[in-house]
Amino acid sequence: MATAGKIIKCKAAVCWGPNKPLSIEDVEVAPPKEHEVRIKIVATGICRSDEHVLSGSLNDIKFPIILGHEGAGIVESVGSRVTGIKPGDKVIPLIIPQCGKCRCCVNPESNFCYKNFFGKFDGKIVENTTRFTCKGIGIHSFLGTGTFSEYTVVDDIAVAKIHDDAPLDRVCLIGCGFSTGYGSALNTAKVKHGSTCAVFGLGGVGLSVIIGCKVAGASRIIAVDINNNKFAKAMECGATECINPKDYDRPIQEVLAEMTDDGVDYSFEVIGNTGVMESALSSSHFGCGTTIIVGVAPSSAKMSFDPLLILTGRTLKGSTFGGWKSKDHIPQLVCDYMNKKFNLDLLITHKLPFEKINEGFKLLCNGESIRTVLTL
Ligand code: PAD
Ligand code: ZN
Ligand code: ZN
Repeated sequence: MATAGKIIKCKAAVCWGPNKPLSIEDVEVAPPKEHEVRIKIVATGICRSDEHVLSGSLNDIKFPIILGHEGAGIVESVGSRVTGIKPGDKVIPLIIPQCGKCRCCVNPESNFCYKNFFGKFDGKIVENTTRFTCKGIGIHSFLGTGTFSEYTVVDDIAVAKIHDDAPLDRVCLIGCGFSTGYGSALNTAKVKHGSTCAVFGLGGVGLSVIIGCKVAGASRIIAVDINNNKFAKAMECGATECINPKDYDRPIQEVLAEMTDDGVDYSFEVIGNTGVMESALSSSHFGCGTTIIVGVAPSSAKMSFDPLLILTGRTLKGSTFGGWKSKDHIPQLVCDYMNKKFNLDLLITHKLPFEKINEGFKLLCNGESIRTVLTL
């Protein structure tokens, strides 16, 4: 391509600091170095985790930063020593890389990688520098993906080539929200046929947990949210019943215990609220229940619970990116979507041009949207 090897000037939504609207700026995107890939982003979803940065609930975020980690695009150029990916390929940037060599990558039970960006949040890619510049200032890249930009640069271990016919304005959700929820049911909980499940939080990720529980053959999927407007969509995704904790004057775990003969087999917290995490744990069956934490709690939050809850047979686990080994599994998930194994279109409630990104965040914060997909 004519732009290969050159700096690209393009538009990006820069987050100059917490609690400020994103600002669409002209940025410069450096060419990819060794083992890096520059991507033209075509579509990107807005995930609650981006909003956690905007609202200042995560520590150690380096500003200014370009958020966005649920994107899909087309490779513009590749740096030296990149194999298996070429200009023109459709790709999804990965929030967890897969180097293939580290202790996590070689363990089939883990989907982490020592080169991961989670919990590090320094906004740098592997070479420890940034590729974005605005007004002469280096701009960080959230989770190493920075998809709220017309062009971004990612590490070659943090990008998956997907099917040539994949619709980018939908499979972008496979970059985070959909895969996270769906995989936490299938890979982390390993939901069994005929089991009972409770899903706390019915945003894009929680609804994807429901889709996963349904694919796994759960017989009851109880959807829990404080916003009744989320219930119709939850039923469409596969919930068998919906409850609102505000409708009861006793703890929701007691309500669930009554509904399910002493507790569900699997419960999922998909909000990021430590109080709800405790409720989810208490909602699972004392002898054999499993609780999965998917929601990202504010950095300072602590969870507290009676260890007897675990001692008596419950299991508590967490799930990042649904347990998928990113580079290996994402191309297959895209094919599964194209073969209609699941319908992630249900999650997309709004489509907006990139310039309206702040409106997209408002829709998320008001509880009006599930996923807004921005097209660039
Ligand atoms: P969202 O904000 O669209 O959905 C959250 C839902 O929770 C909304 O429907 C709320 O009404 C509901 N809710 C809020 N408070 C309560 C409460 N006290 N009781 C019941 N329901 C409540 O978010 P999302 O679906 O995009 O993301 C959900 C969480 O998952 C969020 O914390 C995000 O950061 C995290 C996440 N984790 C990963 C991962 O890999 N673990 C990936 C992506 C997102
Ligand atoms: Zn996300
Ligand atoms: Zn690794």
